[in-house]
Parts: sequence; C-alpha cells; structure tokens
Amino acid sequence: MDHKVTVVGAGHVGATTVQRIAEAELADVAMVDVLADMAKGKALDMMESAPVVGFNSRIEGGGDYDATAGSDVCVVTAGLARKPGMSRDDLLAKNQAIVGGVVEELVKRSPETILIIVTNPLDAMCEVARRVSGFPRERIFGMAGVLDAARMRYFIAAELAVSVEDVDAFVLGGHGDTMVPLPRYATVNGVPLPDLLAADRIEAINERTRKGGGEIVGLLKEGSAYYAPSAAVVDMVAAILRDKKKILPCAVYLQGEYGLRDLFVGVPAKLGRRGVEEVVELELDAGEREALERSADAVKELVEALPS
Ligand code: TXD
Repeated sequence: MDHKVTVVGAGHVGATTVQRIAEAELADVAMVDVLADMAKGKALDMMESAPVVGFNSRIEGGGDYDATAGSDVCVVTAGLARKPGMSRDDLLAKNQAIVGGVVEELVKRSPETILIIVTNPLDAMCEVARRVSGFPRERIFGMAGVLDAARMRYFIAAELAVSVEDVDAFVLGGHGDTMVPLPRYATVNGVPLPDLLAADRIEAINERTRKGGGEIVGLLKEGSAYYAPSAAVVDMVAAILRDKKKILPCAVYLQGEYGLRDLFVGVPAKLGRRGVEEVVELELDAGEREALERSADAVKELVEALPS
C-alpha cells in the first residue's frame, strides 16, 4: 500500500478501525497495544480474513513501536473506556498518563505524522498529546464531531423516514454533555431541518445526540460504542490520505476562531493531506454562540485540571 497508518489500542474502537482501514485498502496498518499478544492475535485473525474479504492491506500487530515508524497518520485509542455511570471526565488522570506515553513513542518514530486522538476525555487528551508532541495544530486533532454528527444524522433520518445519505448535520463544541448540535445547519437534501420538523421534535433529537454515547454505554453494560466511532475515525483518515479537502467537525486547537484561543474545541475543519488545512467559521446566532462558549468553558475546566 502507498500509505501507512498506526492505530494504538487494539480494543473495541482501535481494532474495528483497523479492520475498516484494511477492508477499504486505505493503507497498511500497525496496531499496537500494551497487551502485545492480543494485538498480534487480532492482526493475524484479520489477515486471515483477507483472502475471503479480498483486501491487500498488511496488518502488523504487537507491542513494539518500531513497527509504527514512518506512519502517515497515527490514531490514538489507547486508554480506558467509560463504564456505566462513569463520566468521561472521571477518565482524565488515568488516560492522561496513557496518552502522554503513547504519543511520546509515536512521534519519536514518525516525526511528520498526523495524530488523531480518540481517547476520552477527548478535548483534554488532545491537549495532552499537543503538549507532548509539540506538533502544530494542523497535525494534531481529535475525533468526536464526526461521531456526534453521525448520531444526529441518523436520528433525523429515522424521525423523517428518509435516507441517511440525504441528511447532513453539524455538532460543535466539546465532546461531552455540553456539545452543541446545530439544527439550523442540518439539512435534508438541502432543505433546512427547521422547515421539516417541529421545534420540540428537533430539541428531542438534540438531546438524544448530546446523550448518544451514554445511551450506548447503558445498553452495552460493559465498554462503550465502537462501530460508529471507528467509522468516524476512518472518514477522517480517508479524507487525509486521499487529500479530499472534506469539511468535517474535528476537535481543533483554536487560535481566535469563534472567539476562542489555545483550546481544543469541536469545529468544522477542512481535512486534506496536510491535516487540518482550514478552520471553517460558521455564523452563529446568540444562543448558539452562548452554548459554544459554555462548552468551551467545560473543556477549559478539564484542561486546567490536568497536572502540567
Ligand atoms: O468520540 C470519541 N472520541 C470516542 C472516544 C468514542 C468512543 C470511544 N472513546 C474513547 O476511546 C473511550 O472512552 C476510550 O477512552 C477510548 C478507547 O475505547 P475502546 O472502546 O476501544 O476501549 P477498549 O476496548 O478498552 O480499548 C482500549 C485499549 C485496550 O486494548 C488496552 O489494552 C489499550 O487500549 N491500552 C493501551 N495500549 C497501548 N498503550 C497503553 N499504555 C495502553 N493502555 C491501555
């Protein structure tokens, strides 16, 4: 393959991401986990599916970071997942140590890579990775908005009984209960959502979107969502490797956009071969702006809780 992607964490999100990348023949993949044999076993199992599924990507699994050298993109999913009743924020300290250590190993071997952070609490883990890597914001950002928007798109499509392919939506802000669904910018085949659905139904969709992660956690009992999260990661990886210039909501280190500075917050970003090539500033009304500021405050609080 022309490209190489590393995925750290061979758990639910990581392994499913690797499977999706390989099956789409986007790149060869190195899959690393502290549980080295588990990563090796999953990689071998996936390679044994290749003759049947018909893909030529190579997958190498294990615990050794040398296999990650020269990666175009590195995806960090290593960490602990939420358990029922546990907030994303409870994960802060534990995952800070894990993500910091992982990023250090990755950037040593792939100094030019693009880092996509997935581990929760997402926005704070992006900051941990930024500090450790010293990367410019073009090459370090987080996955959350594509997932949150995908959930919103699905809920809209189900409510209106239309194809998911016809539905677009944006969700801004931090990846937590304060995220900001933007129904004004949601469309069904170009028609704005508020023209199609009553305000109380829209608010119900917003609320279900905000609580989308928790809904899955509550049902699974153990672990958290991974099919939609891995699909969202692969959307971003494909946009980068194929230089699509696709506009996707990502957690980006803002430098004055949306009136926010030195903070990772979910905003629409143009993804291409250089990573985040542009931050797209949507016009927000007073209520949306206030919600985004509240969400940014929640991220700031978490980041300030990080021991430096
Ligand atoms: O929208 C989003 N950003 C998210 C985030 C959507 C879904 C999941 N989200 C978060 O991703 C979740 O809250 C977790 O923090 C991560 C990974 O979730 P996943 O469901 O994949 O968790 P698993 O199955 O427990 O997998 C984590 C793996 C597991 O195999 C551990 O052995 C490994 O991480 N792990 C490590 N690998 C390498 N190095 C270190 N230090 C390490 N520590 C744990």
